[in-house]
Amino acid sequence: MVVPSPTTNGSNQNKGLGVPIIDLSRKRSRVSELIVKACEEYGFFKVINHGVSKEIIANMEKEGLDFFAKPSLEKHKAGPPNPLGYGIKSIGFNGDMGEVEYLLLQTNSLSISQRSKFISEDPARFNFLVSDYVQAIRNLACELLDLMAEGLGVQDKSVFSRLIRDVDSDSLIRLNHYPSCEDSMDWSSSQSFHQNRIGFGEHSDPQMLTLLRSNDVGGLQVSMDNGVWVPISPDPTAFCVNVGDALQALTNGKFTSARHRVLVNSFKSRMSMVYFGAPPLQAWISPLSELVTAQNPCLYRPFTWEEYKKTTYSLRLGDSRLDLFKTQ
Ligand code: GA4
Repeated sequence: MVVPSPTTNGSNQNKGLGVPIIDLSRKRSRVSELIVKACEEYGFFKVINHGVSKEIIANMEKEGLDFFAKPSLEKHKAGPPNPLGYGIKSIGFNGDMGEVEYLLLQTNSLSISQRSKFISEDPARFNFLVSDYVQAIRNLACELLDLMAEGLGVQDKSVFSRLIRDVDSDSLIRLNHYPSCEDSMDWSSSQSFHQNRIGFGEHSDPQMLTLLRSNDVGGLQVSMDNGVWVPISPDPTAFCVNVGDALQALTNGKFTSARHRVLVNSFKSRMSMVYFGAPPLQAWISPLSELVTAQNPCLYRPFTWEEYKKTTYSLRLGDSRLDLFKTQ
């Protein structure tokens, strides 16, 4: 599918618009205020000075690049994605497609180690580096969730982070590789070189919180509530953070889960490493009582993460699945 370029659609509506960049080394109370504002207005922000070591990121990135550089036959040994493992072009189970290949892994060590022999020549090293990355990124995600709870003024400051710290948390790691235009020729794409092709179509993430780190190649865009797509400039030193559906439900709609997509329009290939922070399957998701008032009545009925996940996989990528859980 080809979409008009966000910068050449004849409108200058999106000029000057940018998503918040939050410096985590600033005063804690100010940071939590800025994060809450960003989650309410955009459901999306970038963090800098986040404390995840460059080495941990670089090691994880190298594992991903080495894997995607393998011959196709080798990569397919780590698939098909049902729903975890290696996949190419096909996303989910209901016909969604994109110009992307990916590796989807569950974040617990047992699950990583069962897969790693199909992914790397040195499975023990792969296990070690992925676990290191997962640990660092989970800590950052928990820190951000604690800052959100503080900024919202809820009493139990770890009410959100506890769900993804749980040993049974259903969190995922996803490596996405979007080929450059040149590579796409090998992928037998008949579309013209300079058109904007969909790498990953418009959607919101079902989980609580997503943390994405990419190389220096752009393509990620976030939808504003007026329908304008804002391109996110790539910054390999930052993490992009977005609110997922489960956090929208927990905050009774105060936070918005951000709709986003990725376009492939570059001569360089893009690789992103994405962490999706999710609760355990049996955990209940229901709006925090402190965020339910006479003015803001309860928007969503309680559901388990398992129930939500099942619904997610039964629908298309772009569907607004949280609407099915509304109280009215
Ligand atoms: C979007 C967020 C994560 O990448 C993901 C995706 C999952 C998949 O690629 O298998 C889904 C998609 C995501 C939402 C709707 C369903 C499920 C593809 C799809 C069509 C791993 C996730 O958890 O949900």
